[in-house]
Amino acid sequence: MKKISLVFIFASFYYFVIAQPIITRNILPSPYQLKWHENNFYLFMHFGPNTFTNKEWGDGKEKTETFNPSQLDCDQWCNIAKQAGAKGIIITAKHHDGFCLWPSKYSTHTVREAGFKRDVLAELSAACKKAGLLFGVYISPWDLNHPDYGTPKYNEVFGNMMKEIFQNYGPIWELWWDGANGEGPNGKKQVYDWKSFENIVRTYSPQTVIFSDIGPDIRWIGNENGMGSTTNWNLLDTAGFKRGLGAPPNDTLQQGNYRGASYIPAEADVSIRPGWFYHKEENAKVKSPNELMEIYLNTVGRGANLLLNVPPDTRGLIYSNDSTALMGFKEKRMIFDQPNLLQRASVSISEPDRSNIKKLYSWYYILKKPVLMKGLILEEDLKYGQKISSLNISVSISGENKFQQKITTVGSKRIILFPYPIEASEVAIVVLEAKGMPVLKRIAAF
Ligand code: FUL
Repeated sequence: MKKISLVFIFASFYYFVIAQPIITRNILPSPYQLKWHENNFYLFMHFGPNTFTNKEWGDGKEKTETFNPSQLDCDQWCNIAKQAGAKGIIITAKHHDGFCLWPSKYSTHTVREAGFKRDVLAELSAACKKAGLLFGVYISPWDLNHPDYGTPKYNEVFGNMMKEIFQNYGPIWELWWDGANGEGPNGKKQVYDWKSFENIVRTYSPQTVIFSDIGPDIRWIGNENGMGSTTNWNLLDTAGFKRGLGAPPNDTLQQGNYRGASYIPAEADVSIRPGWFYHKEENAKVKSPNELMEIYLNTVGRGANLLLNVPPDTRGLIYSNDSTALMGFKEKRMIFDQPNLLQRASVSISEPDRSNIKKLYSWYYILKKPVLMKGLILEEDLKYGQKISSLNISVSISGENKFQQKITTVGSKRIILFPYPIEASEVAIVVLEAKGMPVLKRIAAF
């Protein structure tokens, strides 16, 4: 008996203390992550030798002269981004071929050797500043050109490249680390010193948020189709996982972890075209405003950020089909910018109290006159952490229910599009389950 209970005590100790570290605290975002949530739609630009060789992945052996845009104009990119309502631009400063869009001292495969006497990174950084856009960089750790790749020396090279960028082209808003890690020019795979890379970012550019499969600040959403999950927690458990092949399963990346140990919200990267780089033959395959809107609802509308790739062409300009689609997309999103239809409604808020602790948190809006509603936008105030795990929405006219939907998470933004416009005079939002007191900073109808 004694033996059995000892075994039981040990087993419970192992289960609760060793195997399953239970996180009871709700992890909060950093001030930089909070700001990042607000800037939830921005552009990705894949630009480099692949643009000219018509490839998706260069091999690092391409002649530097192939990179030769005839009319490069970063102001054009920024004007289009601005008009499209994007908050910033993240550029492939270095893709897997190792070509640097800036004249790095630590490489011989750069714009300098290309004879293209311009520094693309400097021009884009300045254009973003001028346009009031955030500026971010994709720096591929994988490098198919660098002779030191596959040796510990390359970790220094990569660190020095980051320092160069932070010191000369900042402020860098977001840093994008791709998980791909193949063989370099010498056939060796690199063992990356991620910890030292991270230290460099924190030292030289503390305001930068770092993206990768597992953060530390922002996680990959687990697919490249612009598909967020209806349950999307901003927390993630990263213990035991790595970037690239050792990343958590894609559905975990999509949904996050309810009681995750770190605050690492999801970002969805997706291209406006089938490929990441510009290819002439894809000019007719640019996504339509309707398709982009669908992506927006499935990402931003589900609490993730949207990083939409719009690759410049061989002239160094955004092709007209892409910019037309972006403008159409912007027009569609204007539906969300209209005045809140619930603005004039009377609202009664209820919450549990001592006399009735079972009472739920709820918001009940009554309008004097019915209005036609197409949907709702809910936003949690994430500075208190993400809390809601189950919520019911009901929309009625004079007490008669017209629409009801139970959802799970809300997070930074949840957009509920009704199946058809509904004539309504009442909206009830009831939180069925939450980690503590839910704080909604926005409840709006459009
Ligand atoms: C991937 C890369 O291999 C693609 O070329 C592209 O840059 C995409 C955004 O990330 O892992």
